[in-house]
Amino acid sequence: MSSTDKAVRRAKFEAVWKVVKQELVDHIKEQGMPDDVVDWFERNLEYNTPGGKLNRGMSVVDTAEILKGRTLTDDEYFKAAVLGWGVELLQAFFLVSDDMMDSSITRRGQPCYYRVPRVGSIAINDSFMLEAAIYFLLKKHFRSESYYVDLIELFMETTLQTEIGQLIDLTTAPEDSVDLNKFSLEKHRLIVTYKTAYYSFYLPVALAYWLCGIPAEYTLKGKTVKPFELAKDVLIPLGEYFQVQDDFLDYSGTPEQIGKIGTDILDNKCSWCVNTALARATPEQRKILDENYGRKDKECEARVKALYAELDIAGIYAEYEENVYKKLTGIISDVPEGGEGTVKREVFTSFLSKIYKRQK
Ligand code: GPP
Ligand code: MG
Ligand code: MG
Ligand code: MG
Repeated sequence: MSSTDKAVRRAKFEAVWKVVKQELVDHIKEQGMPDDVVDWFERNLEYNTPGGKLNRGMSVVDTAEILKGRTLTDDEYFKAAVLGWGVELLQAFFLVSDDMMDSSITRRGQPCYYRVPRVGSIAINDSFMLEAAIYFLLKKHFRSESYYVDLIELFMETTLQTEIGQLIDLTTAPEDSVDLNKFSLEKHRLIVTYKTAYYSFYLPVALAYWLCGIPAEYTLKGKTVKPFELAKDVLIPLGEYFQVQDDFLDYSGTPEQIGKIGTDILDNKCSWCVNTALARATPEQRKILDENYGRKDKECEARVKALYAELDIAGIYAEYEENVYKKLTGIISDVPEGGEGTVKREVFTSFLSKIYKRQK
């Protein structure tokens, strides 16, 4: 896709944000809330929801288009985009609270929301309001659809999965006691599957399935196909790859490039980088990690980064990326394809091509 095509698609998706944001703001106004409260809610929505890459939200629209095999009607587009903004609101809810839990400094090239003057811990309530906005929009636009309850269930179940992932992420990284023996690549896989893969990859596709009426199962060439299971089989490993990229960029990316300042080493996180380093460290190098990882100290962080360079974590990452790309291409090529109303491989290849070798 050319960069102008991309810009046009993004602008069309953003136009729906204007509509749904106004619906949310009007809802508060209609209840006679004071102007400063209405303005606060609007700023919360605007500061935290639309400024990212929008990959997750736009994936709902893209997936619906691939499944339909044609351009969406205006009504279909609007509905897909509302669900897409639901995913972006969920992401906003997670990021506002994650940045508080991770003591992060910047996000999307601006101060983390809780660090904006006068916001502070009000950000906790604001994150809840971002979440509640999802269910307001679902009710407003999908209340009369047969799959309304399925959408609610999907958002709620995905939220719980993500919160479980966040819990393992946080309890594996206590602030006051560093014990690298608690880390492993298996533990890392568990964390990232739950904290990232379900909401970032499975959720947008499953939403598009409901919207397009993809059945729970169908028969193709004498075999039973379960589209939701199939989507998990592909998208969970793809989501794992995405979070490995996030972990690597936390170490290697510049703030200008990734829009945020990495905190994983300071925060004692069970990141792909430290697990990879642990697997290759000599006893001397292990000692450096034990003494400097998770120390909330810039010099300790620099020592860990120097060790990552010595161990060529960047080279190992490049190798990992080639291998995982091949593996995922293989999994996708095994997806059985049928006609109208069935799953298509392009749903998954479009995700893979969006994230392969990403730099931000
Ligand atoms: C990514 O972790 C995962 C999330 C943002 C989900 C948070 C879930 C909650 C229930 C709050 P991360 O901390 O590596 O992301 P980032 O690098 O963007 O801060
Ligand atoms: Mg974080
Ligand atoms: Mg986090
Ligand atoms: Mg991260």
